[in-house]
Amino acid sequence: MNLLVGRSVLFSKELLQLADGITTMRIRGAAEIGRAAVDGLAIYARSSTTGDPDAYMEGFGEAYRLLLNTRPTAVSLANALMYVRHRVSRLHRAGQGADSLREMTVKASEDFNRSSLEAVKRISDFGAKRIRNGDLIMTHCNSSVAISILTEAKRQGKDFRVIANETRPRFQGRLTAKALAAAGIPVTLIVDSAARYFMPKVDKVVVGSDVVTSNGAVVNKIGTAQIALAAKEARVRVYVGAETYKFSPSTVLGELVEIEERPPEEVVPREELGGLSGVRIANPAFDVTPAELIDAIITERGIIPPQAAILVLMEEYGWSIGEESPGKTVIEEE
Ligand code: RUB
Repeated sequence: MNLLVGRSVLFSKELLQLADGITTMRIRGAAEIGRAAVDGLAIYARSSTTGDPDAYMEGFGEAYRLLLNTRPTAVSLANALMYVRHRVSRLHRAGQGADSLREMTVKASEDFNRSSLEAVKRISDFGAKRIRNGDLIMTHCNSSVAISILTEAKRQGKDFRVIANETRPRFQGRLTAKALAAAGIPVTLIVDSAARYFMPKVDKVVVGSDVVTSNGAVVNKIGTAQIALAAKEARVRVYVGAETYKFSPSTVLGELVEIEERPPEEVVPREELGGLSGVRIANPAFDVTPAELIDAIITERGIIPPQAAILVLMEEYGWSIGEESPGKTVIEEE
């Protein structure tokens, strides 16, 4: 069944359900939303029947915006969508027909997802080497990359324990604790405010990332910066697992990463908000951990100091950001 959205374009129910899944955080975590977003473009391609390439591109643009607005501040989502759009737009400009554009949309989406999963696998191989028998490792939120590093270390027979911070207000730490326990890793769930209390006993902090900026700062779930600060104080190493598509090229151009502000009802249930009249509730979803609080970023290209983030961006996009370079994602004007 196709549904009418906006002025002109019919979207399938499947695409709208996927978009809703990201908005409502049924689908969440930077890696998963990036992969889901390009799946959304492939769903659009498969449901489109037009023979007119311009009409195809109009619908593509609407699907793109629908998906981009599901979590508008998520860099992985925007970068994933741009990866596909760049390849499809190039064919459109070269005068290709609607069938070729459809095929390229599906192919680029599959390519992105394959390389994203391969990146996680390589990061896990690199990261697992840093985990030693007897380690106590702290993690925060629910990062598929951090979990993958830990489960790979476990698969290699390493014997270690994990402290998972519960991650108020949405308690993604419970998901992490469940996943680690299911993998046979001894795990203790703590409240976020107990992180510093436990830090002197911790050997390493391993977290994921939503965005890496050109100066090596890491944007991740709110609370990460506080944990990194406590780790620094206790001389505990902080490792961040991040695929290179989470590095933000627009930060080279001076753009700041916008932090998602989420509803107050996530902090205080709606029915209790009345009892707090006159109180403003702030609910930022992410915070920024500066490079000096991070020991290393584990990417699929290797383990790098955070200060090398600019080199990753230069290699990925070239110096001439804003211009096309073959085979690479480019930053295009919206
Ligand atoms: C999830 C979160 C994760 C990163 C990395 O936040 O902050 O640590 O997205 O995850 P939310 P991954 O629950 O608000 O999406 O390693 O899976 O990309």
